[in-house]
Amino acid sequence: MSLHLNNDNTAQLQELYAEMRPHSLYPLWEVLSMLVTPTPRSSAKPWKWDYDSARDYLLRAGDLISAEKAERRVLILENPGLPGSSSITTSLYAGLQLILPGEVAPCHRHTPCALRFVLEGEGAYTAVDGEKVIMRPFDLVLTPNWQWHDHGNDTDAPMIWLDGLDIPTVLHFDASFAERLEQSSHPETARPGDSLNRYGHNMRPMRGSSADRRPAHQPLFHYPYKQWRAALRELAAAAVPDPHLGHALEFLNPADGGSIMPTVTAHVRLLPAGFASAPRRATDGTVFVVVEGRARATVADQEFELQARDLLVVPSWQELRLMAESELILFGYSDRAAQEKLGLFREARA
Ligand code: GTQ
Repeated sequence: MSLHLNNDNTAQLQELYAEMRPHSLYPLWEVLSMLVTPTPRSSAKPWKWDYDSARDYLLRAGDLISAEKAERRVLILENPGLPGSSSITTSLYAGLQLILPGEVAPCHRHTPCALRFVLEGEGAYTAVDGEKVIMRPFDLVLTPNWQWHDHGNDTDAPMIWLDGLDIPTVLHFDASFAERLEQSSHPETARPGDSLNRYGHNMRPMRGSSADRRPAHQPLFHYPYKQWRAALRELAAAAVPDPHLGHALEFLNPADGGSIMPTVTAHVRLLPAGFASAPRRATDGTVFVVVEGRARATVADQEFELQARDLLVVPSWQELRLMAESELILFGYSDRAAQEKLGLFREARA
């Protein structure tokens, strides 16, 4: 009855809210439209990091703190729309890690999973469960959840790579665990390149054989630039580019043909010189690295000029258009793997 009277009971409602609040009760109708939105409304902002200026700050940090002391000497790429969160999208973390000649970043393991995408230097290593991966520019290296890893640089030049982790997702689930090994380096348990040999050629050691030594769900952790670049080149030579993506190849976990890690999907793409992608939006906020070429990216209503090694974040559901000024090669990672498992992933192609 009182519903139809339309009498102004604002004051009474405010009184009710004030009385409820100490009892941890809150009226849904005041917030419903912010909770259940018709389309995603990310607080994350589109942003570009210029590699050269980020690199200068990283090298200055290198003069002031050792990898050993820092545990990981990394500059976080924090989204300006998510201050204080150490996040580049609402679910993902990104950072630039520096290892100087002679340094070791000590061995640890944790429930967040990590990818490394090499930007500079050649010959330093990440060791995963005691097997070194010798890293070269634009290699993709994984550290799956709970696998021991240390990084070291026996070369005479600095090594810089992008770290991509699902830290915000793990924190969201309150599922973070981490341990340090007593020694700074894990004992070497396999020859460098062993896993790539055994699991990286569309083959695997016969199940149950002693050669089948890696965890069954996550056997491979090195995707060399040399291999993915050749695959992309061959694809581009033979196929018509997808109007929204250009030529795009996703990295796979050979154990199940799914994404590289349970929460993270990664891909590379090639846009021919002069190619302008049709507008596309997707629910997976994505971090991009420019591997080669120059481009103009338009994200919603913002424009960014991109060149080699620059980093760009495109938040969920913001429309992306790419205009390749020269042949453009991009690496990208997102939480699409997690969203697909949860039945959340959507895209819209204009
Ligand atoms: O190399 O293990 O950027 O644990 C952040 C957390 C890198 C790593 C990061 C980490 C690491």
